[in-house]
Amino acid sequence: VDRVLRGRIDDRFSTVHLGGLNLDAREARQIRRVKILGCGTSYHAGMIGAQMIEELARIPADAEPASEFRYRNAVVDPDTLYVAVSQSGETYDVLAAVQELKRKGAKVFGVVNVVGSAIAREADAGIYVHAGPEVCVVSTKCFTNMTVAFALLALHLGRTRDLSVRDGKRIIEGLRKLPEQITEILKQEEKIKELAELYADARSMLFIGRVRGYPVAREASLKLKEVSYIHAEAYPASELKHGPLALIEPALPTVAIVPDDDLLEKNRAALEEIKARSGKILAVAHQHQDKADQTIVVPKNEDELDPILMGIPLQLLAYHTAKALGRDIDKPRNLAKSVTV
Ligand code: F1P
Repeated sequence: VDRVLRGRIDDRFSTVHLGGLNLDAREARQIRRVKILGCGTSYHAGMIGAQMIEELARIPADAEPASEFRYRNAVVDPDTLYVAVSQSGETYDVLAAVQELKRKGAKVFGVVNVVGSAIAREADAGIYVHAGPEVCVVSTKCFTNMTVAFALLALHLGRTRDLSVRDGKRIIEGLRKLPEQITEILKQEEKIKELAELYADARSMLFIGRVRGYPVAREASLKLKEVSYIHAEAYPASELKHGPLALIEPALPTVAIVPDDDLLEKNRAALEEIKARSGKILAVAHQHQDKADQTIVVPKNEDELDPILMGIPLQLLAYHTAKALGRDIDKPRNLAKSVTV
């Protein structure tokens, strides 16, 4: 995270630098939409990025799995900024989506980790996230850095739109706090290990989050699936009442993302619904949650930046669950470092 931030923001909100973005204020003002494409973890980072861009720059934005986009003969729009996200820079579905976009005349930006990779070469411009080599197959620290890069992109775009200088400064201050707050979270590893051992015999787990918490829930469930092989399903907390509540019982634990933001009461109501059906709850929250059986408390940042932090204890939860089950965490079955077909 330090590396993404270093040299890229300064105290005056007017200067947010993004390595290779090459997007001047006039071009940035012309953007009418942002479409983010990635696979797996990178898609989830893109979902968080899309929300940041909507919140901070007020530009309509969404994320879609590149693996879907490439097959659906999408309408390509000249006023849309297309952003391809990839840790390895080699994932074939993302590369194919980029090539398809370029065939149709679009300009594509990359948010990539590996310098000089195929997607970085194919993109017209972009941001390297400087996460260093991912030694394991699953993407972890890169997810954090991608979301930080998206926060910077959102600030950059916001600067040409509705974002006030005050809000800009607020976000920059929040970004500066991240390294220290991440260190705080990592200090809880022993407690998270115990929780992982407690839940390791679950056959299935439900992950819920609302709005900013939903991509976090998705990413946490993906991490658990990838390395522990426990079935995990992520659901928007608001959709629980539209069907999945039927599944709640003591044998299906729920991991709930409960940030201290304007949706806190709504999220607490969801915990009550689960408790009323005797479901077990592990909350990731900014303060202890009465309705939960356990809470992992994470430091509060600015609302828009909370998703960057809330997934980290759940990466650790997945790691220790996999360890408790004796899985090969660095080389999980059926997963390649870069998916090339
Ligand atoms: C995308 C991805 C990863 C996942 C695994 C397989 O990779 O789905 O998110 O953890 O490594 O590939 P990338 O395009 O970000 O390199």
